[in-house]
Amino acid sequence: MATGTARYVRYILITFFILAVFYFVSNSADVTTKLRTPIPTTKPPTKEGDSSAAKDSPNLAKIATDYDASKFLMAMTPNDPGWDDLSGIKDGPRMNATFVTLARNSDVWEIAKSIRQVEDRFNRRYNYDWVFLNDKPFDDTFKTVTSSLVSGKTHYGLIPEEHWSFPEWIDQDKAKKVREDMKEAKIIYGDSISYRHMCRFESGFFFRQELMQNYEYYWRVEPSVELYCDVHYDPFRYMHENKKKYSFTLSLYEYRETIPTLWDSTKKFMKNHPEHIAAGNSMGFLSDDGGENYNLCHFWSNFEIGNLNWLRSKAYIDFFESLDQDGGFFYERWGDAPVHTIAAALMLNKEEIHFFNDIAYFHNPFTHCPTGQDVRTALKCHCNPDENFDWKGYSCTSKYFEVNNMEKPEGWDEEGKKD
Ligand SMILES: Nc1nc2c(ncn2[C@@H]2O[C@H](COP(=O)(O)OP(=O)(O)OP(=O)(O)O)[C@@H](O)[C@H]2O)c(=O)[nH]1
Ligand SMILES: [Mg+2]
Repeated sequence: MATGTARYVRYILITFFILAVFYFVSNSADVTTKLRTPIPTTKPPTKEGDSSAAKDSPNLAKIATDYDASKFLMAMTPNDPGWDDLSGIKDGPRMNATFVTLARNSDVWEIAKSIRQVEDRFNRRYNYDWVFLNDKPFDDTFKTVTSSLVSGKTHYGLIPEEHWSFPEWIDQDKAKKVREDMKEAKIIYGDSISYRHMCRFESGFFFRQELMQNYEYYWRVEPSVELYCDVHYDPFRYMHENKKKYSFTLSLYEYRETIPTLWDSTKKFMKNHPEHIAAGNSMGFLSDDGGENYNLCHFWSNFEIGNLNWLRSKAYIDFFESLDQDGGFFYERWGDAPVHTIAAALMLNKEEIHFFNDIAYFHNPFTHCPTGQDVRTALKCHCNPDENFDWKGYSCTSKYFEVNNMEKPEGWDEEGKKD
């Protein structure tokens, strides 16, 4: 009997032991599975012009212009509901928009810094795409590094030769002589051929690249730029809902020696195409004598958020082609900044141009640090307000405010005037 009881006890213990082992094994397998977080793969695309879904970005099939804006309120000030909601992917509509960067392979580490700031301050919550353009094929390093940093999809485009070369009507000897003279005169980039192709490309072709045809809005980002404050709302959506076509953060005076005849060409265009000049234009921003002379004011185009359909319009293309025929991209050194600015100021209504005070920006050597301590605190800015260029003598932003009868942001007269 005693032996029988001992056998039963043994059976029960063995059963418990087997159950315990089974329980332990099955649970530890579960723990292992739970700890195995999927790591997104980042494969660069193989062909130039291909698109790469850098990682499984969330489904943003919400691109819609027919959304009900009142259902997705945009927090524009710290008092608006949702202002502090900076975590996770933002709910709500997305515009048909992309970042765009023209760059060389050698710019990879400088553009990496710019991307990282744009992502940290804004795009990690919105996951907009990024288009990279180059006159030479992008290499694998460039593609791998950039696509690992961008939260949206990345696309890499090779610029067709006709958009990055001398038009056949350009007299090569004359153009060469100009470069030699400008070198002698120590004009910045005065002897560079590639800089001239770059300026002509940014003036007339970036928005017509095949990859750009898919989008309506763009945000231009250059290597080595900085974003100093959080961007709480979607600037693309702001542009769309407020019917803005062009925007800027910094403005200044152009070097006169780089554009001696740009205004003559502009006046010729205005005479030939009065139909393209907007009734409510911003001539006062460009000229202090009613249009006779150009005062050299321009929006600094290394930062731009704009509407691509406007750049692709007949008005803008007529303007670019007229300038291109005159040859100043090569016989002088016309920059895309004065070209975009003159076009926007003459062919858009004043209300269609926007100054983003709340997007803090740096491109060597100028800083736009938002005016107003409250704004800077609310946006967690890390720029020094003394370095804000807006109200200094060489900036045209005061003129922009005057032309638009706008009140300057509170604090403008105490801040940023120190040199
Ligand atoms: N693919 C390509 N991109 C270029 C070339 N030259 C300039 N870029 C790009 O065009 C943009 C403007 O060129 P930058 O050299 O920054 O000109 P900048 O802003 O007037 O002058 P910096 O003070 O040097 O920044 C940048 O995004 C450059 O990466 C070129 O020859 N090929
Ligand atoms: Mg630059």
